[in-house]
Amino acid sequence: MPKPVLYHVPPSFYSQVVRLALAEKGIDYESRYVIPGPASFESYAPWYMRLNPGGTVPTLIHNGRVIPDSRDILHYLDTRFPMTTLRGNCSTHIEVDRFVGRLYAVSFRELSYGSPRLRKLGAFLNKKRVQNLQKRRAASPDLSETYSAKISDIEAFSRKAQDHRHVEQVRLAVERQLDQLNTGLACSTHLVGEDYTMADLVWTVGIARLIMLGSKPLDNRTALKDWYERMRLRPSFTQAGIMERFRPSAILRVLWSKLTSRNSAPTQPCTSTNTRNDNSPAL
Ligand SMILES: N[C@@H](CCC(=O)N[C@@H](CS)C(=O)NCC(=O)O)C(=O)O
Repeated sequence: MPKPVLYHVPPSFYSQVVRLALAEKGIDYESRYVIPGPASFESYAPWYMRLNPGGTVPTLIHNGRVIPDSRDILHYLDTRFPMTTLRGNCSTHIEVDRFVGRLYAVSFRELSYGSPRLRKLGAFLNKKRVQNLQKRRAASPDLSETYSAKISDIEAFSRKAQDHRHVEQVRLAVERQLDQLNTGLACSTHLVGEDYTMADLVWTVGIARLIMLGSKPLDNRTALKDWYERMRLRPSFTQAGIMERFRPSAILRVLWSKLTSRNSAPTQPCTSTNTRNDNSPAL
């Protein structure tokens, strides 16, 4: 089987989710960096928007199929590389998906850009994002609708991140989720039953991000703290580059790779895929 190609960057939250799945499943992949922010806003380049109309990382390409969403990628990897399962047995699938859904219901971008530390910078960056998208829309009329949709997405997100009351509600909802995780872990070694699943995987990245944002998700939550310590000790945590604090070296690595390579664009045409609703035959 050919190696999957992953477009990502080290600090990106959803890229970390996918890298952790790749590491847990022992899947070898080709790594390509695409910068989703200043100064290049490379993920808004037309070639990339054709792969991933949301202009976001990560995107996975495998056997000519394009999967432009981390949750779809998780399911794709678990189905197409079944050597170790990340959803347990069929009796746990629904429960695992429920925990994964709870993580994906949290808007980490609103929490990040709405945090007191980042609010001003976030608003500035989003302004730059919209300007960049407008320029690109003017230069690529065939992608006009795709760029317009992305502009609306960024404008709506930016408004929410500037709304203190909204961000506080998101934060409180996360606190409630953490309390529930802590309660469940008091009588179980993993979030769903006694085996490691996708639920543990996505929430590991979630907790790491909350730590990075300066909140204290593990304080007064003993069971959650013990569980997280165990997750951190798994080799995949380091292999996948899960970050609990911002690491300038990770950015330098990306910039260096950009300076020393010419292009990240794929060399073959691909078709877009939504694997969660995809009943097409195996690759
Ligand atoms: N639903 C997408 C969200 C991906 C996402 O928001 N990625 C961020 C980085 S963690 C990004 O690329 N943001 C740039 C932008 O939205 O312009 C997924 O799960 O893959």
